[in-house]
This record gives sequence, C-alpha cells and structure tokens, in this order.
Amino acid sequence: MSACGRAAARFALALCGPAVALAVAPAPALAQTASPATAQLIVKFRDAGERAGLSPAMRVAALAGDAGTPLAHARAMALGAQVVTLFRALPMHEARALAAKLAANPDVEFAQPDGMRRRAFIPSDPLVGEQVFFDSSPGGVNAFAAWDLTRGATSVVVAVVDTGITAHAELSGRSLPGYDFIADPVISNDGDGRDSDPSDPGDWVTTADLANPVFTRNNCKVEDSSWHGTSVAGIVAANSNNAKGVAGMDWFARLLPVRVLGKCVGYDSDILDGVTWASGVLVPGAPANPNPAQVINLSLGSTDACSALYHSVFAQALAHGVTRAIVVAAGNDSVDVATSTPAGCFAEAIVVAATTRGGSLAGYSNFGAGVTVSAPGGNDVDFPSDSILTLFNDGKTVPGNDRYGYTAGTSSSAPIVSGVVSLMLSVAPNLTAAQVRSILQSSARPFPAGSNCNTTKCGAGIVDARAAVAAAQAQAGTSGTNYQGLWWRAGGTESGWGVNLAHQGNQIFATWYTYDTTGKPWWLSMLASRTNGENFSGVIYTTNGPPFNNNTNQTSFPPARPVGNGALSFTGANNGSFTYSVNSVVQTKPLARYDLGTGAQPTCTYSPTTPDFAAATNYQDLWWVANGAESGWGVNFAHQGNTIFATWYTYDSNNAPLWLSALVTRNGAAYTGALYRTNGPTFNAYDSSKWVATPVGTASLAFVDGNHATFGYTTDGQGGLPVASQSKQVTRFPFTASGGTVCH
Ligand SMILES: [Ca+2]
Ligand SMILES: [Ca+2]
Ligand SMILES: [Ca+2]
Repeated sequence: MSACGRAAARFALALCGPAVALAVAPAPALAQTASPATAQLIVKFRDAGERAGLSPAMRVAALAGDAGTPLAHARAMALGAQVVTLFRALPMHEARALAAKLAANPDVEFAQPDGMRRRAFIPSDPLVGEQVFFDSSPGGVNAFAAWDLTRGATSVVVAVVDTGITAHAELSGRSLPGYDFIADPVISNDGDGRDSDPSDPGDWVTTADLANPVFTRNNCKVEDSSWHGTSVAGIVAANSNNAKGVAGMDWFARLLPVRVLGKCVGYDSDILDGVTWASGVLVPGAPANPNPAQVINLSLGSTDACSALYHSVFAQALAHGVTRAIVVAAGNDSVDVATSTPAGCFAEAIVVAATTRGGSLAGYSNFGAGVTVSAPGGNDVDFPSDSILTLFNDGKTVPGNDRYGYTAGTSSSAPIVSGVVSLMLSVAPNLTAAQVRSILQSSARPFPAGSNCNTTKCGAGIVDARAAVAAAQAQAGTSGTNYQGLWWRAGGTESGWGVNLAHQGNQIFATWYTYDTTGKPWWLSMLASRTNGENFSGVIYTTNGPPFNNNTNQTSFPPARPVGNGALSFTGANNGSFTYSVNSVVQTKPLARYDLGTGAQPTCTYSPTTPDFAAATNYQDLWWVANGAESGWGVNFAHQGNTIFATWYTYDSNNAPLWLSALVTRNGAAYTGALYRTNGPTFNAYDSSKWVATPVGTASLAFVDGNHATFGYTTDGQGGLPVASQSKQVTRFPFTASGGTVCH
C-alpha cells in the first residue's frame, strides 16, 4: 500500500486512492496524419509451393484470407512481382507493418509498401535554373535535395560582414538591424564614421580618390560600386520560392548586415569589431547586438599571415556561445591560405576554397592544408554555365535599381557554406562549433575523378548540403536530453491527469490523458517535431476507434481528427511546459516528470539506428500490438524499479476515446495490479479535488524480453465498462523512420 499511497499522492492520479493506475496508451494512429501513405504493396510470391500453380489474383485472394485483410491484385510487374491494392491508404509505418505480416506467409517471397517518391523540391524562382551550383552534379552543392529536409528557420541568424546591404526586393523581410563599423569617413563613403545604418552607399573609386594615400597604398583602382555585400547576402538567403528572381541557400534565416568594407578596402580594426559585435560580444562605443549570429560570413581578405589578434577575436566570438561558425573565403590570390588573412585563421574559421563545375580548384582560388572544405565558386563570370548567379544593383556609384548578375570567386563559395551551416542549425540548433566543422568535413563529397583537388589542397571535399543537413539531423537526434516518460503538472497540484512522452530523436509522440466536458476520460495525441533547441510542436488529434474489447478489426475507424495544436518546451531534463490550443481553449501548464517513487528515474537514450530493444531491462516506452496489427490504440509504460505505471489509450463502446490505467508491481515473472477508470473535471477547468478513480478490474504484464510482452486485462463490469478479458501481444512502437529509445 505504501507504494500505492505514494504514487497515488502524486500523479497517479487517482490511482492510488486505492491504487489506481492511469492507463492510457497513445495513438499510433496519430502519426499517420503526418507521414506519407500508400494504398499499394508490392508482393512477390514464391516460385514453388502449394499455391504456385494458381493465378496471381487467386494467390492474392488467398493471401488476403490468410491475413484477414482485404487485398486486391492490380497487376504484374517486372521480376515476377505483383502490385497489390489495399482497402485504403495506410500511413507508411502501417503499410510496412502489414507488408511484414504478409511476408511471413509461406507463399510470399517478399512484400513491401509501394512507396511514392517525388522529385526534389524545385522552388518557383524563375532564375533558379541558372543557379547551376545548386544541383547534384560533381561540382554542385546538392541544394535541391537538402531542401527536401529543411529550407531553414527564422531562428537562425547569419551575419554578412561585408560592404553593407542594399534594399533588394529579394532580401525584403530578411534583414535584422545591423551596424556600420567603418570608422574612417574617407573609406565609409556615407559622410561619417561608425553608425547604426549598415546600408551600402556604394563603394566606387574615382580618379580623385586615388590622390588619397589610403587608396594608393593599397593599389586601389578606379572602379564602379561592387554591391559585394548584397551579392553575398543573396547567395545565403535570397527570398525563395516567391516566383521572383533567384533562390537562396537558406529560405528563412535572417541576415545581420555588418558593414566593415568601404571604398576599396576595410581596416582590420573595423572587421574585428564587426565580427565581435556579430557574435554578441560588446564593442566599445556600439550598442549591444540584440540578435547575435550563429553564422558569421567573411568574404574578404588579403595576403598576410593570420595575426594573434585575429586568432583571439575569432576564438572569443566562438567562445561566447551563440556563433557556431565563422565562414571565411579562402581568397582569390592563388596562394596558400596560410599566407592570407583571415583565411589563415583556420584554427578557428571554416575556410572555403572555390571549385569549378567540374570539381577542380578554380584558377584564382587560394588553397592549402588550412582549407576546411570547397564549394562552387564559378570559374569565370563570362560563362554563366560556370559562375554564381546572385543579387546585384545597377548603380555604378550610388544605389540604383535591383538587378541580378553573375559572379565568381571564393567570395561566393563562402556564403554557400554559410547557407549550408544555417540549414544544419535549423534542424540541429544545438550543434557545437566543433560539430559543425566535423559534419561539414565528414559529409563533403569526395573530389570527382579528374579533379586537380585533393584533401591537402582543397579541404575535405566539396560541401554537400543534403548530406550535411542529414548528418546534422542524426547528430541532433542522438545528442541532448531525452524526455521519454510520464509527466504531470509541475508541483503535483493537478493530480489525475498527465501526458506521456515517447521521444525518438527530433520527434515526441505525446499522449495526453485528461477529461472531456462531461468528465469522461478523454485522450488526445500529438506527434511533435523539434522546432529549435528544446522546443517541439505539432498538431493535436482526437481519435475514434473500435471498443477496447473488440479491437481486432482495425480497418474501419475514421482518421484522427485535428482539434488544435500544442508545443512542448523544456528547461531541463525534468522540467518543461505544455502549451496547447484545443477547441479554441489556449492554456499553458508547467510540466515535471512524474516520479513513481518506486526506484530511480531511468535515463533514456535515443539511437538513430534501432537499438537492441530485446536486451533492454527497463520497459519505459510506447507499446502497441506487434506489427501494428491493431493500430489506433496503445499503452505507455513508465517504469521505475519493480513498478510500472501503464496508461492505456483506447475506445469505449461508442467508439469514443477512453483511457484506463494500472499501477502494476512485479510479482514473480509478471507485473500485476488493479485497473482503473478515472473521471475528472474537464481539461480546461481542472480541479484536482474532483477526480475519481474507479477500480474496473485487473491488468497484467508478462515480459518475454525487452521488446515482447503480453498485456492482459480483465474488466468486471464496474465503471460502466463491459465484462471482458483479453490478452494482447505487444511490442515497442518506434514511430520514426529508424532508430529508437531505450531507457536504463
Ligand atoms: Ca558611417
Ligand atoms: Ca552607415
Ligand atoms: Ca526569389
């Protein structure tokens, strides 16, 4: 009784009044709404066997009979396989489960879902076809395929430390308030020293300018305005899929324009202050930067070895914690980067050399052991088929009209990599600077056959946006805190309801056990995806289905119905909040892990490859009937010591959501305990003094191993439930494409 007493006093809801358990199970059916689906399978029958003489259609019919599932033969296909039509479209995880079930039939050689592919997403920007560097050719960055994974996030800030920025329509809405760090009015060309306006006034140089020793010392020449900062910003983050102009590498990141280059040149002092400020570190005389950048792009440099000051400023910027990458152009002097600044600061910076369409080092590009990776830089602006199309302005002196133009140089290679890093951080916001560097290198594409590049000259390879984002996703899923388990209102002031989280990588399947407006047990579910950091959000669904005691026919229940959306935010391993909007009710509840008080809380770890579930000795997870044969209901186990709190989400005789719970304790090989139904106040006006737990029978769990159990229950007619007794073979439910979470 003491365990029950303790547990009951806490979440448990009602549980322990006498000893109730909250048995809810999540709804795997929910996941289906967020995943692709298919209405077809591909089945190959065995060449021999007792049905080998039958027609494919008859064998499909026989298979349907064996499986208890309606199937129809559609047509024969290559290799002797058959296309088989399902009774309805199934989410891919259910289709895979059904295929696995069919594959076990002795007449079947193999069965698999007939998945649907689509071309990599191509944005609507009319000039995207001219942006040849986006493609997946040996010299391309594989951007289209990356955009199938992510198109970026507004939470990522990329600083463009350059000549400033113009009001190009393709940058509209993307810029944050930046700063102009050019102290010398002769260079700044805006009439004064440092100021809060980083717009680019033009950087043209006249014959008269050349009389000034500042320009003659630096071998400056008469030239038109470059609009360099605008062209770099456009490569990182031009507005995309807007039926206009070009696309950017990152469609949502925000730009932080930091002006450090004026007419012809820029001082180290201005550049270093600009980098410092962009990173969020205070610069004397300048206001604090409210939007520190995760990525800082420096498409600038000249020959000079990296100084100790550059090293320490870059190191400080990274140590401040927000900035994860300082991306630097290798330079265009055809020399070793060790003799260039800031490219020679490769201990801290990501140094990018330029490659051609064919994947060779561009003739102008610096090179050497200090190069981190290569990226397309174009070979010659006169050849659009091997140059970088981006944003420009048509003003020869002051800003004129928006235009687009071709460029070539490591100044273009660096922002391509900055854009790739910002995409990586959109899916893995917590990557460290070391992880960003490591992923860029390990995911880079090897130099193609015939390239004059090698890893001592051009870095680890040519940056591959898709591979880098995928590697970042995998890294994010395995690092960081895992929140799997049972949660309730922080402080325990609302006992009687809870939310169970099954956490796999960047997704959490949440099953929320609460009550409807009539006080009846009601459960909702949400497949939430990581938006940034420790924040997850998703759509909240309610689901109807067959009565719990008659749920062998899973073919007829309606799809889950969205009723709102929710967000889970965590401030620690055991603390967070749950904000939801359900049926127009918006509330936020502080959450804490529910401690059964029957042993240590387990530590849960996600692996991107499926862990050895069978070997696990802690069963805390989301479970369902093996192979998803009864999708739509499930049971969550919270497991501490010799006690499991099982929450079972299912349906009543009206096909309406119903949840039951059981606090089961180890008794020999099995875990047994009373089964409870809990009624309580409606979720939006909760009062913990008003919930009532009614014992309705018994529940038992018998584990064969860490991934196979028999879930048994008996209901005795109490609590408005029918008399029933059943046992179900259950397994863990890994709802993500691969991998799973094990607690220990
Ligand atoms: Ca100024
Ligand atoms: Ca200014
Ligand atoms: Ca565009």
